[in-house]
Amino acid sequence: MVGVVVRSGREDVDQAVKAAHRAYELWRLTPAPRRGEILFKAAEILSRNKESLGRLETREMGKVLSEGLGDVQEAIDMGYYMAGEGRRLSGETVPSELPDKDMKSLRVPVGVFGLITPWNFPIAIPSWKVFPALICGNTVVLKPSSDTPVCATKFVEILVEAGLPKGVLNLVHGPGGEVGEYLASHPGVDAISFTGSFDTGKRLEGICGAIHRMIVTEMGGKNAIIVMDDANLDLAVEGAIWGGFGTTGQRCTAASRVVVHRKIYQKFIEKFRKRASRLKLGDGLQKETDVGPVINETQFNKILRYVEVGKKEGAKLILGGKACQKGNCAEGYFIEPTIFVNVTPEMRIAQEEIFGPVVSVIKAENLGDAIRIVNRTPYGLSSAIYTQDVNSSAVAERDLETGIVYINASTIGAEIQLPFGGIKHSGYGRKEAGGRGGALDTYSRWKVIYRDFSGRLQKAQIDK
Ligand code: UN1
Repeated sequence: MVGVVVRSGREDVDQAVKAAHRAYELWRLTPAPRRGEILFKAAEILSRNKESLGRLETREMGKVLSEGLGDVQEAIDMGYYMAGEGRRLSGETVPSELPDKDMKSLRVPVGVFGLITPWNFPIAIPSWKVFPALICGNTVVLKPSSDTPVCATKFVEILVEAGLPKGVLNLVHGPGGEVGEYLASHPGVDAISFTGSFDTGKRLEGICGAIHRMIVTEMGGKNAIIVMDDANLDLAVEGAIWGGFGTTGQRCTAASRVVVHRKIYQKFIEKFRKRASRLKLGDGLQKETDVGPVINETQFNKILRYVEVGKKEGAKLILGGKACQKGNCAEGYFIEPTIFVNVTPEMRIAQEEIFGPVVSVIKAENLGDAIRIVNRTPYGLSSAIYTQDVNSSAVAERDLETGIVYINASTIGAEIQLPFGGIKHSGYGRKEAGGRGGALDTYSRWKVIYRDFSGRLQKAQIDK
């Protein structure tokens, strides 16, 4: 057993929101550098506990230990980064058109933020939201996925240990349909930030839209890697393996499609299949394991249903496609790395997010054709191109309709110091993580101040 948490009810959400309100005045007026010191301490505690938190992630969520440690590292980085923002949080001062008048923009908190987070990055994603929300002066009610409540609880405990005042960060547990939706519609909440599936995000957008509540959503992806005929093929295969089967394909950035130039299509498929067939499934705590289980029975069944859909649609299954029964695997929700070839762009397996270890390989005539195929899905989160040609990479960079584009690297592994997020069904609203236009723009509002110290009525150009 990994741990036990309470199952929160509506009264718990009420209390959490109330506590967040009570703490808001104190926290809003705490100088941002001081808020940053607490975040810095939290990053230090996370760092000290990295090993045990990484192991906890593997035990609770299933990802292999190296990835669990990476997940914690992302939270550590985010903590230090946002702690530093406490000494910046900069706005602008610009000259007024009138004498004896000045003007500036300030970042101010939004209020009480409801944060709803998924299970696939059980510490990193809460950290992407909690740290920037807190540094900007918001108070928070966090509702983590009910599949990974223990990781989130540890994360919150660390922030409390770092010195966060009571009520600033509140935690509720429970299923999204009950607790998450109640939180999103709660009258005491000012804004919602959500990461998860498109269906849930869309439902929450509907709830928030109807009551004029700001919501930021990060949802699914149907990300693709383009492999051009001049690509370094071994590198492209490694990228497709890492993007397709890393985290057992359970990333919103996962490379679930590989679009390959016809000239190297066969060669790529052979190498990709051979490499994927060597991946070792099993317990993520064991060093030799490459791929862990999928999160739960519902996902397990959904992924296997998609395999059937792919077969019926006429795609050719060349690897996997079934539950792994070998050794200890029979005891868990393990699915073999699965590759479909001869996939056409409109097939459901090439359009819908599967969120498992299933990759569709699609043939393209040329660069233009490949880009059109990549763009022709409802999603727009991440994409990649493998090519040695600087011109092809420039065209891909310009024309791929995704929030993130990788050149000669896989679709996963975004760093926290630039904005993270997608377009179309991948996200509606502003961005996460760092950089200009990233998390600070999500978790703060601009307030603009004009000050006239002339002592007389002055009118701006437009009013004269
Ligand atoms: C997600 O899967 O929801 O870029 C986020 C990446 C990670 C984040 C993924 N840093 O793959």
